[in-house]
Amino acid sequence: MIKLLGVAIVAGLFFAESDQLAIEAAHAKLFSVPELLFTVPTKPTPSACPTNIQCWTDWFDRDNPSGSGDWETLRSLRRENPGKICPEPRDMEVTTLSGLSVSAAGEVIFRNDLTDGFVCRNQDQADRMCNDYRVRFSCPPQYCGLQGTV
Ligand SMILES: [Ca+2]
Ligand SMILES: [Ca+2]
Repeated sequence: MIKLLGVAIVAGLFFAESDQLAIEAAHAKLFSVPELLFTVPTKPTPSACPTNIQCWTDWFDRDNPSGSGDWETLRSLRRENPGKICPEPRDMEVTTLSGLSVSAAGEVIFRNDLTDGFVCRNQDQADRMCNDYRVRFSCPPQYCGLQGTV
């Protein structure tokens, strides 16, 4: 009788313990699944930034036309604004400081491309100096200025 009781107690303890384990396992399952769901989206590293998204940098105006012309070359702009212009700009926009487009300003332009940047030489104009121009570039978001939304 005492022996049976002992077995019963041991069995009872065993079942109680395995119940407890089962409950803990169930809890672990309940709480771990939503946790997994929430932790899946990880922060993208800077190098993983999508390069298909482009926006405009700040405007750059490094020169005045009072010398030989208005020289907004990419080489000089990069040198004077380190890290502000992406290695491979998708596009370049040029306006006069008053906001006129290059064609509206109607001047003979020496350079206007993504390799050299922009140059207006006074010697190419018939009867005047060049306007003062500014340029900006289409780059990935980390290069974009405050007014850079396209
Ligand atoms: Ca200027
Ligand atoms: Ca300028």
